[in-house]
Amino acid sequence: MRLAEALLQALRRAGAREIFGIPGDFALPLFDAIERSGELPLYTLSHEPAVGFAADAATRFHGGIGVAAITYGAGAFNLVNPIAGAYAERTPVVVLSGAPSRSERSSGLLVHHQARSLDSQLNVYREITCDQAVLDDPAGAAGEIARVLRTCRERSQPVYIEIPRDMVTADIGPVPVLPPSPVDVDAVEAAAVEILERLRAASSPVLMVDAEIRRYGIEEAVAGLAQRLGIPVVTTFMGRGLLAESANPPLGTYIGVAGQPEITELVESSDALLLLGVILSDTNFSISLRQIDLRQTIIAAERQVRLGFHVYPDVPLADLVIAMAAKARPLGISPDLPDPPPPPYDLPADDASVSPNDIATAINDMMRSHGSLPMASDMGDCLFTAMDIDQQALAAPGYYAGMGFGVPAGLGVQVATGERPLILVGDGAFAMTGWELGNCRRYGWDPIVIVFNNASWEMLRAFQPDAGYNDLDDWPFHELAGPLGGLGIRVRTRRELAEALELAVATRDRFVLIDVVMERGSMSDTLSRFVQGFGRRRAAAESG
Ligand SMILES: Cc1ncc(C[n+]2csc(CCOP(=O)(O)OP(=O)(O)O)c2C)c(N)n1
Ligand SMILES: [Mg+2]
Repeated sequence: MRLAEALLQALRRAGAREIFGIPGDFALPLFDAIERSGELPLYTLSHEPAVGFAADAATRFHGGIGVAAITYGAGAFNLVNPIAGAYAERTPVVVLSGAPSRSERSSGLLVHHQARSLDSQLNVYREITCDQAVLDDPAGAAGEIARVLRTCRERSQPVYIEIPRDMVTADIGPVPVLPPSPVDVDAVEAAAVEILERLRAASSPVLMVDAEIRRYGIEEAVAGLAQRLGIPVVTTFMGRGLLAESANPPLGTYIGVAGQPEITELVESSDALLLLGVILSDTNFSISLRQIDLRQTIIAAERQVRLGFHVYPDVPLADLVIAMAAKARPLGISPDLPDPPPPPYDLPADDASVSPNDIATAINDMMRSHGSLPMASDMGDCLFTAMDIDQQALAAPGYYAGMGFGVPAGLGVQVATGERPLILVGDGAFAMTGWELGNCRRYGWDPIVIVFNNASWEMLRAFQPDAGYNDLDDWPFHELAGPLGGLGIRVRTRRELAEALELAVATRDRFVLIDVVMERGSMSDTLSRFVQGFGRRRAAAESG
């Protein structure tokens, strides 16, 4: 079989559902093979960062693996940032890069798109992917593809595959289906028993969940385990949206001082905090009201279980959850569960100017009337505002925090779910990747996009109030929508916002951009508390 076809078939078998990409001359043979084989649908976008964000977000929603196909050098270096984000936030995305042919490599000339050496690109990607393969040898290619795809799934992180352009049509053997990497079943059992004992001995155990439970497709299993144990569940900031559709959605989201005090108290006073698939990041934990001693918590993530100083290596999260479920009995606690305030509803339709909190309220009202939409959010106050939106499936860079994610991520969500997504994005982030909306018409995508237009890098202003460099110009984003194939509406008041959302819901054949003009300095309550919490932590750290 030809290498490209074998690779595409192996990708599909491993869980790929689509390819996002931008071609270049080194990748043309590969793109030809993608289009001709029809193995996986190909969606081309306008700038490689968007390719990576869309592939990442689609993967978060469909739970398989993502594929980002790009050309050598200029294309691949443009893709570095989203792949770094996917690495940090544990999304399994396969980077397929075209590359110079074997004869071009040995010609002695510098090759266009080359940075320092021909392997500079590979070396950069070694840092941000968990396995790499350069398919320059027909004899070894099938085995390399199989290994790299297995690592991608098992580690749930990006991998890198480089395909010299003359190798696309090389004959290679069938790509084997590798068995899962060996797991020490006894270690899994022992870890499950020890965790359950710790929980049983505790008086206020709490389960906190994060990205990995979705990446490994065990959300339902975790929900079932929590219910069997009778243990309260919360998500991290990064994990907002997990289990949103479960029969027993989480009590809320832990954001330390920035979150609901009831949830903060529940988590920080727990004497057995079990973190399943949790990323131990500063956005998740550094704004605790009371310092959580992570050595006293139970952490199962990154194929490891840690209880204090006791570590079980090589314990896949899914195996652990299955082993725990098999042994789980009710813990027999009847915790005094908090009753966090419900999300805000019923926006007054008046002429008051719009605040970020109003946007959350208006979205809650819209979804209550018309059904929920899967969401993607950028970094910025829009993500903090999303914490007040009644729990919905959400793709957002809650840890890596890279701007530019929102719009292309929303396009990925539409591809993965076939549903119309809701995209939340700041004006600064929209200026980075918002143009990608111009690709909606070609593919029949119709997201609803809410631009938080405060003419400002407001989140930065919140940390550095006197800085002039955070001022942005007032760009009429709504006027850009028409020429890009969408409908644009600018709103300034709460009445206009509610009406625009109704119109957006009723407009089904194109994207709708609602440009929400807000005052500089107007911030969501969650972001204000987050900034204050960070300030206090910094001051405490500096005073020793
Ligand atoms: C790619 C990238 N560049 C810079 C930053 C630093 N940064 C964090 S928030 C922010 C401002 C975001 O502005 P906007 O999208 O308008 O949202 P707002 O803060 O106004 O809600 C910046 C520049 C970042 N997170 N990512
Ligand atoms: Mg802004």
